[in-house]
Amino acid sequence: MTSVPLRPPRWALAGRGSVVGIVTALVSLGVAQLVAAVLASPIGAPIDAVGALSIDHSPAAVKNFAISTFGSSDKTALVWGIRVVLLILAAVVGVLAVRALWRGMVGLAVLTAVGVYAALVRPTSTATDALPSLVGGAVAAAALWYFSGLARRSLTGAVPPEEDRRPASGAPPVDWTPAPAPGRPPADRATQRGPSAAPEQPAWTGADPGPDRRRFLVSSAAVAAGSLIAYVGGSWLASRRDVSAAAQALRLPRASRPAPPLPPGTDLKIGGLSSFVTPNGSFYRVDTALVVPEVLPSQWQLRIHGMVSKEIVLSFADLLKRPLIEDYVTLCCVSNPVGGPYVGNAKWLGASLRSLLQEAGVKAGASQLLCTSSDGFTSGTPVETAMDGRDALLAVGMNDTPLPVAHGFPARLVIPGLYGYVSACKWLVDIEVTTYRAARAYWVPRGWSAQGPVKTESRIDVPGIQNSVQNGGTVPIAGVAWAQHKGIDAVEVRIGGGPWQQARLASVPGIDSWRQWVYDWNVNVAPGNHLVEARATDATGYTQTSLVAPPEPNGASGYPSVLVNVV
Ligand SMILES: Nc1nc2c(c(=O)[nH]1)N[C@H]1C(S)=C(S)[C@@H](COP(=O)(O)O)O[C@H]1N2
Ligand SMILES: [Mo]
Repeated sequence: MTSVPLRPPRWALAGRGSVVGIVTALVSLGVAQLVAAVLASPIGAPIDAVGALSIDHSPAAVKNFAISTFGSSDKTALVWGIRVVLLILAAVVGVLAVRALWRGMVGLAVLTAVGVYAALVRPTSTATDALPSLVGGAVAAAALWYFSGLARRSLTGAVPPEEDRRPASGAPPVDWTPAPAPGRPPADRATQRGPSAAPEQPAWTGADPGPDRRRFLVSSAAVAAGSLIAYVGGSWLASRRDVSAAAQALRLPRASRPAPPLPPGTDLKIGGLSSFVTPNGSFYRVDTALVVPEVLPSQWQLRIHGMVSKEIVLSFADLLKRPLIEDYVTLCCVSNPVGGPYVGNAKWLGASLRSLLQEAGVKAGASQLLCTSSDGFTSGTPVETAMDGRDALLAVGMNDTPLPVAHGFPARLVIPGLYGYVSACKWLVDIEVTTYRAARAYWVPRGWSAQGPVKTESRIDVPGIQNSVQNGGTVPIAGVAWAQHKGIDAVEVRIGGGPWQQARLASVPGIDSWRQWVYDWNVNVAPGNHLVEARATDATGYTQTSLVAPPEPNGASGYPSVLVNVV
């Protein structure tokens, strides 16, 4: 060997190495996203697969924290978290690669393997779902090789070929490592054995080693920018090819049993009060799906099997041929805290689940319908509730449109009186008639009750927490109350712990939806904060409990309240 390489300090290596790693990661993600888009992979790009995997394996407490902290943005937060962690790991891989290419390659292989694993363990995975990670990994290897070499040359102007840095025989290969900082012992004694550790080391001057430095900076910036474009483009391609087009094109048949027209006075039309029908665009969304499942009606199939006398397989066309029922049903989430937003009311259109189950012939002893979504999520519905004659719907329509993709297109369940996690499986593809003993649905091993009847609840919408009210005037205290499939018979309001006062109830089309209420408060109190509370009584005579319970394991309870500032 003739040229003795200069030895840059650690910080310079770490800097270049991080850039190498991050550029490598961007190239790999961009390419993987494009491959995923071209394959129309339902699993999505590697980050989506890793996200889905981490959702399924994170403890229930973490998920609850994410839902309560980030609300509907919990998935965006997760994806950004994964991106940040990945870039940090990639920077480490880059630093390793600049020091010794093979170490970087090992790191890269580990990251690629994680992506492949995550893509292959989804319930609906096929072998091709590994392709985005594999192709991304292969391109990353090339990028890592190229950029780490360039980074080395850009720091030193020259670097000995790999063979020159290996000892003659037997001994392990010697890394190309930075020189120890002045006055500090070498970090790694192995470096002292190789030819590159020649005693007369010229000091690293930090001088521009020439065109290599510029080439490194320019090409890494260009490749990073190109990769970002590929990434964004790939995401766009994937969404364009999205089923929302199919949803828009779909014309639903008319209901054979339409909902009666809304009686006058269902909507009290008070500013700030939730409208009786929640528009699709503002209907809450809760699910474990990172990438919204894209199920084309033409590919959709529902299989009903298990403890039945006759297995049924239903196509979407078969489903639309069945008599369709329309009903206003309020759906609420077991995770909703008292006063919380995870509740909404819609006019659903769907086939009777009961009549389908009757055709299949549910066998004696069956207690649970294990309902599975195309993404593997499961909910466990009591057979008894599904069969008792209420409008348990295999729904295809929501507020006069096909189901929005995020709300389960093309078909989901809606059953009045049960929390969503045990009744409202979206993107439904399979119903296994079984028992609660034999199978546990998604949320049950995660600490939630196997059965989840809705608790009679109310919510105060106005005055909002920010509002203050004038003394002497009359202000509406208004909200909604729900006890699905029982009906709301009364709502009472009390102020400052005083006597309970009857609120006026809005009209309702049936007992499956929430009910608006209002109490006209003649404000005549001392200025300052006053606690306003409400409680609902359902048609069975039961008044919602004052007992405060958290959402877990079977739904929050307690009186909703707001602190009203009287001025
Ligand atoms: N496939 C699938 N269906 C699902 C869920 C899910 O995570 N995946 N979550 C359930 C829960 S917890 C609720 S509260 C409702 C919410 O329905 P929405 O998002 O249409 O409001 O969907 C239910 N159906
Ligand atoms: Mo839920």
